[in-house]
Amino acid sequence: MTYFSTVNEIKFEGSSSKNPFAFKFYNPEEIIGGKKMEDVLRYAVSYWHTFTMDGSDPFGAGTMKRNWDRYNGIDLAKARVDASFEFYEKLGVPYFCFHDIDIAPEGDNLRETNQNLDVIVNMIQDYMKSSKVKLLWNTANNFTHPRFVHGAATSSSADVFAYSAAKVKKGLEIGKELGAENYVFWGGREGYETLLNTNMKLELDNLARFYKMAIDYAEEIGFDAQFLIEPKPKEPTTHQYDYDVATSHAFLQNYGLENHFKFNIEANHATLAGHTFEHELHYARIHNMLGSVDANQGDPLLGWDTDEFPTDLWSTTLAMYEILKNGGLGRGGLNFDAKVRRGSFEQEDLFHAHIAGMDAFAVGLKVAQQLIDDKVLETILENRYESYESGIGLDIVKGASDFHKLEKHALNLSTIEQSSGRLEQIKATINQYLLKAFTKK
Ligand code: XUL
Ligand code: CO
Repeated sequence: MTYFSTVNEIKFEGSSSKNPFAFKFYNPEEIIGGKKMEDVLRYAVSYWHTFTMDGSDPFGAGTMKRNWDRYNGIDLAKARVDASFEFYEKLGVPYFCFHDIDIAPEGDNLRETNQNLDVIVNMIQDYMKSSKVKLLWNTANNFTHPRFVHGAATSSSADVFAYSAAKVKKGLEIGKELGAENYVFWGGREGYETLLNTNMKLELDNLARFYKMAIDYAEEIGFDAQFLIEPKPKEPTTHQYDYDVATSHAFLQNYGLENHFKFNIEANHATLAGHTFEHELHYARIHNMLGSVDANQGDPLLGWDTDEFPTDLWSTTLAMYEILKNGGLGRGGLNFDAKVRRGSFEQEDLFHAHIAGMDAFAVGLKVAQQLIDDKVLETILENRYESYESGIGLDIVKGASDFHKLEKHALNLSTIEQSSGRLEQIKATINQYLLKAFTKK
């Protein structure tokens, strides 16, 4: 059975191609900075947005036309697996990601749910035997079902805490079976609406206890995936505990968990937190905590998580700059946690959307590598912080200074030299690199 019969394998045709089913910039084999593009970008398809969700929103029903929707229950889940592998192969992506309930329907109880999962996981495993496609990460959806109304590991109910743990336990087992590179924790409803009914201290302690038990269980079964926390500041709860990278890093440090995790950074979550995407990547990178990326973009005119496919080349360039400075993403990748708009309801739109995202990050990679090769931003930083290279500045950096010394230095200053930050010139230079990358000399 073929689900995408009108689409063939997507190939690279170059920037002048008019074929909507071709890459214009993503050339998997092309060497950038000594590495194949495909090895740096490590793209992944999100199962939920691509094969499970139907385009419904709070004001309207689903709009997506999917030819696997003629099935129901476990048959629908199986049809989605068939469609998904056809999609990965035709698109040429190396990875996919899923939540437990994306791939298999929930049963009437946990036992039944786990049995459904086993059927589908076996089917995925069979596909993976003959396919090069791998699992970037899996995760537990501990937020959709009404039992998670007050959260999961931070629920006021100990039964819900236990249920959530059982789901993550199963997720770790599945991750091991399918050879997942990472395991993700996004704190779906781990947060609160009001302090009037919330014991924040107990909830935070419980979250740390939960993580500790997950670490122990992964170790027990020999599942060596990288654990990732995905910060998000709000939505669905008002105050999400994993607000942003800095907050989540402090949480991990408070509980002595920081060596067991890295971060999965999502562009739209960064902007919801009032940061740029590159801020979150940078903060994680300088603390050696950058693990993986949920590649999407938000709508600057809307205040929620719109999960659009990334097309903003400025943003992909600055993101790829951080990723390259990080030495790549290691076991992580670029997962398109992005959905086609409700109006883009045809199956072919799934290809157009992924091609757009893959091309946008390929451009970002090329431009970022050129910026690095020419030491554009490095030179700017070197010059700007030059005063810490010698004299009193070097003393400060080396820890060879104190308030007495600094006061003496300040009292002897007759003038303070400052230089311009040159922001407009720097932005113009980046524009120049963006345009230059694809202009034939
Ligand atoms: C929600 C979100 C999730 C996580 C995985 O905003 O990004 O899909 O990526 O649970
Ligand atoms: Co995400």
